[in-house]
Amino acid sequence: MAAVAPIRLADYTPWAFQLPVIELNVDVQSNHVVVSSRLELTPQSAGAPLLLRGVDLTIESLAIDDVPLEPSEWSYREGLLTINKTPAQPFVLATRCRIDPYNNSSLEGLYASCGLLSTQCEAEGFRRISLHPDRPDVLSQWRVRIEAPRGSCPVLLSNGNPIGTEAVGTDRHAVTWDDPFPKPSYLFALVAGDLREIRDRYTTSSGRDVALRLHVEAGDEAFTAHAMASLKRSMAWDESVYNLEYDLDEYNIVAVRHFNMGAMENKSLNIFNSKLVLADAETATDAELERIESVIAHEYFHNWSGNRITCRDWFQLSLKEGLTVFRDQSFTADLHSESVKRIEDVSMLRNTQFREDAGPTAHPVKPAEYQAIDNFYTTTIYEKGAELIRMLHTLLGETRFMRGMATYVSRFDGTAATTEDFVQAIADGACADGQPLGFDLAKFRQWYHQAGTPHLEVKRSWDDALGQMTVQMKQSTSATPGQPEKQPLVLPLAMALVGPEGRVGDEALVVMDGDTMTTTLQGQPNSPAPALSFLRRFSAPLIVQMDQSLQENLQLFSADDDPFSRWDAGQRLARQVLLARAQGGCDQAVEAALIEAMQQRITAGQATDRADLAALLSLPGMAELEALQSPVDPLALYDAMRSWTAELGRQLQVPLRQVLSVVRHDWPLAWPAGQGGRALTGLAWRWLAAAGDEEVRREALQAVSGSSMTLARSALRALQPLEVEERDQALACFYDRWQNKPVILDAWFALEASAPRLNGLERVQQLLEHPRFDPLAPNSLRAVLGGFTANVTTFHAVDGSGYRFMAEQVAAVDARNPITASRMAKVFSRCGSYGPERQRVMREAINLLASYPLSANTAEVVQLLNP
Ligand code: B3K
Ligand code: ZN
Repeated sequence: MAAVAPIRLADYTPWAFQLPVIELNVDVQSNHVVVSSRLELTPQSAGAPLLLRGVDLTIESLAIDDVPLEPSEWSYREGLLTINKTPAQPFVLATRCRIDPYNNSSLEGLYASCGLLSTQCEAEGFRRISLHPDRPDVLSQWRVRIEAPRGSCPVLLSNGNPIGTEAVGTDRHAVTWDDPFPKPSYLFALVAGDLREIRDRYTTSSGRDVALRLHVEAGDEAFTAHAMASLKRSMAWDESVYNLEYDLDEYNIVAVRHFNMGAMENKSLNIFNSKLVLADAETATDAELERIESVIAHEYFHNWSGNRITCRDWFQLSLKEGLTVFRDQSFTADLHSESVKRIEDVSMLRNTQFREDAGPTAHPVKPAEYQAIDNFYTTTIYEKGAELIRMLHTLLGETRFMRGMATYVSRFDGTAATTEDFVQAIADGACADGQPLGFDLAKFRQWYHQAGTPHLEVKRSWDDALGQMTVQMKQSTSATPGQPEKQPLVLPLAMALVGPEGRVGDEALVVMDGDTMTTTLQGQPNSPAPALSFLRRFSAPLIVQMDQSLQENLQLFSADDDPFSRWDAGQRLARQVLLARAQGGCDQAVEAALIEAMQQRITAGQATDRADLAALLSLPGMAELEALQSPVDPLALYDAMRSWTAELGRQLQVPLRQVLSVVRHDWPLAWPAGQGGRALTGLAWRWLAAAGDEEVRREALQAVSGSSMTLARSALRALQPLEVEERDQALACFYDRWQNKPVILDAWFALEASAPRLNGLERVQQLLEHPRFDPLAPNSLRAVLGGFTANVTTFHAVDGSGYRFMAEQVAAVDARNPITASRMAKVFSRCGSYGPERQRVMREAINLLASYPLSANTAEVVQLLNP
């Protein structure tokens, strides 16, 4: 594998030119596209050569101020166009290049997907469309003319407002778009194809009338109401919470089948993976509906956090992504349940980001270097980045934080900023009230630069006479690749005392910024020691190490007034149970006590919120358990999970059946109503089915052909781990019903690929050759190969056959689509945590992968796995 020179943050220099205006003409032909550009350039220093990026372009002509350039005046090598001599005064460079979107399987730049031409330019895809500096700090006003055959491409879209349409000859037409807001090339978008439009309107708080246009394939129109309603809710929320309004006359969303990720926030022309647009209660689960709502919101919120204020360079990626995730999390919390959302987000953080932070691909929220920027669209940049913003919010409180946000927006609107700019603006805005900041800003900034999850060791003692708890804390962060030494970080720690009847005294927010700290909490004198409710709402992204007794955890589980901490106490007990089972033992006292506590919550919980109860009872994820086991034994953990699920079903049979009889009334309610009841149904089905309950198996099988996708998929999830007839009937029934809907059929592919079967690997091979499997669709690849890697018994087969198979598949995908492949390669990042034999066979698979000619993206990941 060729080593690629890393790009370093320390090497940042502004571009040597300004590019205030770009005109683009895109001429769509049946077997190629010709892109002509007119770049208005202003040199910033005399004599600098003009360097432009271009990948897979055939340059047809170049001219400066209308004078064609001779071949001797330029060179084009390894993706770089160099023009050594340029005028000292502002000038116009005209370029004309030919590209082939019809054979572009990378899904970057301009590509064809099911007859539709669409773009994906973030991070560095524009260089596959036209010659350009293609860096986020070069902002221009764009005018784009698209010309195409009227028959195959009746719809022609780009950013901004349409300013003209023309007929060209008899069978072609052209549309010109103008975007008044300066933007970098990664926010450019273009769509040309035959799409159906669904239109709506939104009036902003200042009275701007915005046309909302959703574009989908013919036949999909009926599945767009949820996306449209979500967009309107997002627009209203950003106005009322952040005082940020939409700024153009139209907002377009296009659904595309082949897409490398979820969606893209191109200015006024969002392009979405069709699975994140097309949905209703019959075709999508409650969780998918909520996710669609949140991704629509996320892309919409980028209009300010990302587009109006963009990133100076890609090291600042979390400036827009962390902030926008924080904003979409707050949106979902406001619209639905704050506590359930927090629990879901923390669970996801622990199972994905903590794992990344503890492995070979660990990197800071603001990395210092990279080889392929596409590899850095990670859960660290996104979710840990959002946690940093959340800590600022916690430290400052809503009013001061929002004043900081307003300062950030007014200071940097229309520019490309850095995370330092952001943090400083938040601090300056917060302190406009004349009060001190309240924490050490320089130390807080360290969060951006330091990889790894901090560990916090907590010890406490109770003074009976004074009624005081003394809490001693010590923070440390383990070394991560390239960062042996770590600094202490600023930690906002929300804590309180909890007695058998609930919270005693107020919650305290303790700010720690040294290696150690001691604090005291006031409780009731002469009473038994209360439990310590620590890191309430998960006020900082940490791993807490504290010896808590069974009694304390039970007290928190049943009496804590913070729903997150209640859940967290239950999670600690469940992890204890599962780890003991995975070691071949059984922690009987903990099991019995936890089951009794759960029983009480189920019985009491019927009167309270059902979504809260379903979240409270949820089981920890595999990744969390793996983090606590050394060496990791995935098969033992999987067996522990199965046996505990069955035990829960047996022990809680009576209350679970009672739950089922009550929550049945929630089944037909339209989302978001009824979702708590449906979540409890899924949980009860899973546990009871695992315990061998035949009636539940029959009920679940029926739900697969019912009118609620949530129930159908819950049923499949309950039946899928069981080697029973109903499982195969249910899967076949689901397939028959949805075989013509690719978005939905992917769920079937994933379930089939992850079902434990004796011939698991063979089944996965069949799926990859299935006539409905689309090897060019990242969704389908993720369904089958992602499902396969979640198939513990097959993927982790002791002979290494699963690992080898995956290595071959990643190499095959890499030849077509490096972005998707390099993500998949990260499945091997746990290698170092297994026992010697498993490590050996996994390392062989990594070496097998490394033996293929890999893309720069996948090569970088493999290099990190194999240092
Ligand atoms: N900004 C895009 C992600 C682009 C990924 C490029 N490989 C979606 C989002 O975060 O909103
Ligand atoms: Zn984003």
